[in-house]
Amino acid sequence: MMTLKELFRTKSIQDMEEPPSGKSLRRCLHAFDLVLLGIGAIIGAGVFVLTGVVAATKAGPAVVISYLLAGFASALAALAYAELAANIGGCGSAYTYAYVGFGELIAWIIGWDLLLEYGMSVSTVAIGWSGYVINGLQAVGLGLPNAIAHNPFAGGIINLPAVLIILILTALLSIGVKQSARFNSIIVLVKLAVICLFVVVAAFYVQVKNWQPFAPFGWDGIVRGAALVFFAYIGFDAVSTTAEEAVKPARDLPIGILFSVVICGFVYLIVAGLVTGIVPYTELNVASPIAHALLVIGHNVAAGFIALGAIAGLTSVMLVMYYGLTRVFLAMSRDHLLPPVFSRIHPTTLTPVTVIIYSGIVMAIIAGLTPINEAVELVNIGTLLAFILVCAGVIVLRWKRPELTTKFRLPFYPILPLLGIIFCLYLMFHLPLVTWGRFAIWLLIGIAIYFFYSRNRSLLQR
Ligand code: ALA
Repeated sequence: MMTLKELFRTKSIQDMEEPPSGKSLRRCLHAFDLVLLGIGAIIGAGVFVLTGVVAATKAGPAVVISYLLAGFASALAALAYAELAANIGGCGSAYTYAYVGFGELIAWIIGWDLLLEYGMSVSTVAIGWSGYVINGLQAVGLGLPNAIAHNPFAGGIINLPAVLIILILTALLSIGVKQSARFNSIIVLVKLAVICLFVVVAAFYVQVKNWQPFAPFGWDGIVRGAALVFFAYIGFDAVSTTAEEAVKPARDLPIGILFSVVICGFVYLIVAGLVTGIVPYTELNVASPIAHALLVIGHNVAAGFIALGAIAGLTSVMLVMYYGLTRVFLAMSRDHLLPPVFSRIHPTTLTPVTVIIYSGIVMAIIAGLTPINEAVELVNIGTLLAFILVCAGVIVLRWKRPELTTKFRLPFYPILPLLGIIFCLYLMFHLPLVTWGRFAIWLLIGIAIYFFYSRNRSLLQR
């Protein structure tokens, strides 16, 4: 068994799964690729958009504490993910772990929940991406006609840029994982570079008076803010869906998951502290608060670069979330809980092309024609439930099947997974009631599909 310390030292470790065959995915991702995939999925709309809204309407400059709380809950969940990903593997992530720990019904529920998390993230982020691109085009005199810039609910016919970006990602993911990872690495470098630029420029304009009052909405505002900026951390869990494409999954998955969360947590604390330090928090309720803050202090060129970084950031979030979505579909279909067509792997590219194309079309339609950019809270509640089940999964697995948990174990057991459950529940209870209602509807639809379709066909039942 490896401890955290040994994990980062070990070079050779027995890998869990068999080499690629005609039906397997291609093993080509290393620890570094996974860290970049994690950062690719994590830094996006959360920091580039939500920081301002949360500072202005929920937490004030104490948005930094909101980020800290949400980061703490995510780090605890990340440790649990690392243990289960290293020991159980499988491309279904929390779905696969729930299968092993809790049985089929809970696994189905969590799989269904992940489809919501990943699918909704891609469509919502695509709409945000389109907003940034349309503004950027306008700024250089290339404004798009309303009809192709907005969905029918916002006075247009179709949000074409949102549709196009999803179709481009569909093509990229179909070609191959390594190509997608390379594309992701370039984007991640761009977004980290612009964040560094922001930090360097903003650091000279901080005024301590902007941090006062520090928590104008009290503790309740800070926690409600944490429940919202939690969105900014979502994505590291998608790293665990690479289990079948990682070269040394038992070592590389924990590294990818833990490093990406910790790095992004630091980035968020610094950015949130700076942005509220250079502009009064009351002025930050805008679509692109980071760029706006630079405009306020007169750095227009740097603001332009930030917008570019945001576009890059949102692209990689979509790419990795989309990737995660298809892998969860694949895992559920292999267990015959979903139709077999979703687990078909293309013989040349070794990617699940059919499910990539089908899910791409559905997400493009949603992004192009509906106003679902408000769905952040729905994504959060679904993800928090997944995190709770993953933390509980660690406890159940160590109790029922300790022989399965030999490759990597999180420290301070059972305190950390228990704390993870408590923290995630705490955040969940600070989400609006309407979000709970919508989530319940999604789960009821899922349970109905399970009882009318999946249960009769599942491999386990047979
Ligand atoms: N963490 C991702 C983002 O902030 C989902 O866009």
